[in-house]
Amino acid sequence: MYAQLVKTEGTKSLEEMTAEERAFQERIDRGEKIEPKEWMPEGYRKTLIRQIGQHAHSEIVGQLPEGNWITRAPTLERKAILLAKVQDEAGHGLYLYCAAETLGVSRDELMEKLHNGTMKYSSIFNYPTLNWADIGAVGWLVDGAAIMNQVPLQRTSFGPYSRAMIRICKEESFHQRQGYDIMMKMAAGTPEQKAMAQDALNRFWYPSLMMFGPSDKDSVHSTQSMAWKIKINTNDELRQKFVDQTVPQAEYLGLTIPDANLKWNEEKGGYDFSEPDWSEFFDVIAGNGPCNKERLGARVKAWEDGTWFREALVAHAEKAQARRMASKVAAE
Ligand code: BYC
Repeated sequence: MYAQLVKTEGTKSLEEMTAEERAFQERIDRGEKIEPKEWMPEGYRKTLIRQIGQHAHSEIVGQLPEGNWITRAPTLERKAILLAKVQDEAGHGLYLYCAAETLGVSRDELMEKLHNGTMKYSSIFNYPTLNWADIGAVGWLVDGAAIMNQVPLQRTSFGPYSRAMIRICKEESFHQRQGYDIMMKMAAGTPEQKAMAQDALNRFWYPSLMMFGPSDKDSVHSTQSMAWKIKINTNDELRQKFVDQTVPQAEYLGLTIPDANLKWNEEKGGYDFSEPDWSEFFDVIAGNGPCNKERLGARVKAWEDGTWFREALVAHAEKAQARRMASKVAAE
């Protein structure tokens, strides 16, 4: 089984809904935002916790493949830029954990589920970054795919998620441009540098297409999530938009998308392209990708290494509270 059994109310018709559910659906249909303290169906709350939590985990785990290159960036300027980008990802994770917490789940619970493998993070971060051109490809393609997915999420129906997305998207555009800038330098460099850029594109192309999730026929959550405007587009719609946007960017770089079937289709006004290898995708999200163990191991170690610090903060807060209580009693 590759998807969580989040029990939703199903995609009921308005007639099948209770009065409360109908009023909720009508608010969604009118484009109103839902705020944390308002009534919501349990399935809506759980679906949001799943999606926002997994999104937050992706931002945090997503620091690892790039963090790996901060000490090896080719210039001081590239190092400063990459450092800032990786810090931004930490910030995105934090806004998103806060948004999830407004739904009544604690950050500790979300962490535990990440660490015990019951919550996912984006498949893309289970691929290795082997050289500097990969950092260009990650910024260009991975952040490019992320923006394609996240721009519509600015209009998602849950207020805190939608507001977090507005800020995140601004930062993601800078990330995508820094990646494309690296690719421009490499593609216009020596034949060896251009070959590295091509190789990075070859390895990251299909994993980037997988970021949008399984094809619509295999997407178990899309129908209900779209009815609730938790998702605005289907996985295939966004994947198509990403391909259409990225092909001209590859042409400008003088690089070749590794797909012999890539062809402009005048009738649909978009490119025809090969699907990724879906068996590889399902294998990666089941925990068997090239770097799953390393990524999760790094997160679990960071969590364990931080135990003393979290405990010290709690002990300090308890002592400060006891001191405040003692001085209050003394003053009475
Ligand atoms: N990887 O019914 P479906 C970033 C799972 S971070 C892993 O279509 P849904 C960045 C899916 O969770 C970008 N799992 O699901 C950070 C579900 O399993 P569960 C992260 C995937 O939720 C640092 C099952 O497959 N972006 O940009 O309707 C540096 C069935 O799929 C994936 C977000 O998280 C995947 N690729 O649609 C640089 C965006 N795809 O949960 C960059 C928010 C599917 O039942 N999330 N699965 O166990 C979404 O928009 C949606 O959750 C998805 C999937 C489109 C990803």
